[in-house]
Amino acid sequence: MSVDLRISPEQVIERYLSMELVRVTERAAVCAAKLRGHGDEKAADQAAVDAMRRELNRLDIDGEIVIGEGERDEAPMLFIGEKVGNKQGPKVHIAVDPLEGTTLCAKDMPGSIAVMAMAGAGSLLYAPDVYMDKIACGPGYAPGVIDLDASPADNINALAKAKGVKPREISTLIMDRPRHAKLIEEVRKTGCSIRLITDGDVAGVIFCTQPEKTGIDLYLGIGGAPEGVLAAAALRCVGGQMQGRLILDTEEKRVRAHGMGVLDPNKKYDMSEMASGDVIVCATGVTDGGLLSGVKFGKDIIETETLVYRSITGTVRRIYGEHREFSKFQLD
Ligand code: VTB
Repeated sequence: MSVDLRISPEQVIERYLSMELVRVTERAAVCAAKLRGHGDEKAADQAAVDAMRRELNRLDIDGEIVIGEGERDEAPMLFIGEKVGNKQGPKVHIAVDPLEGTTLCAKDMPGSIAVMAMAGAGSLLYAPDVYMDKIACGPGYAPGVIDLDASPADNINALAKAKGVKPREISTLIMDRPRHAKLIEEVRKTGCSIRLITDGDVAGVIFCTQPEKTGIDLYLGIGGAPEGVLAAAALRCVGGQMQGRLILDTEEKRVRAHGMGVLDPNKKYDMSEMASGDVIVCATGVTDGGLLSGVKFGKDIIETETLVYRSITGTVRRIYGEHREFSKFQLD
């Protein structure tokens, strides 16, 4: 009996392209890292955007950016609706954050990454550049163990029960922002620990997928919506639970979101509504962090570390890169 080993057209997207995406985030990370610690967020972001666009345009894809750089950071664009790739391949939708944690990079603080997700057309939520209320935990729990609409205490108690530990043994991660004062106060009352981060909540959500390594069980709070979709895409690949709700607190935002297809402004999105189908997520470290090592510039080589997630198989690859031809790599 012969086995059909051919790869279906759908599989081509995530199988052949997963290595190609590594180059994209590697280049973005290296170009941003050259400006690490220079106090210039915009320059670092621009360098990452330019490198990412250049690499994306080399790919055999008919791609469209559905989540790009937005006006919140006044960032230079890889704008929503921008077409990328040489049009020689599959139609794909792409979410990018060429430099997630611009401030971390500018200040040379831990945790900035270059990150992107790619999926079949229509698979990623068109999230406007607004805030999103998010909750996430890792794999291994019964569906619905956490809920965005439950109180922090209820979520922590439910997670503790499911994990078989006391609530104070649960570790949470929250962005350190004045808007989270009440949330932090409520979480403190449960006795559990809080890791406060200044930026970088894509990695913050991903931390929940490996609590034994990262020490984080639960992500809570409000961060960027684009970052929410990128994190949901990564979680789709390795399991875990996540919900998000766009914060559309002005008429202008509601109209903008409506124009992007958000018909119910109060909708609670589940992870698989933010990223469905076959997804690849790729992230390269810019500065050293809990998820990835940052770019290292040696005398003759540049070293990078990249994670590639594939939803179809749940494979995660950690790719260490040594890049030679120094000047070519830098100028390319
Ligand atoms: C987060 C975080 C980003 O923006 O989503 C956050 O992941 C949310 O916005 O790294 P505020 O900074 O306004 O709170 C970043 O910190 C920067 O894009």
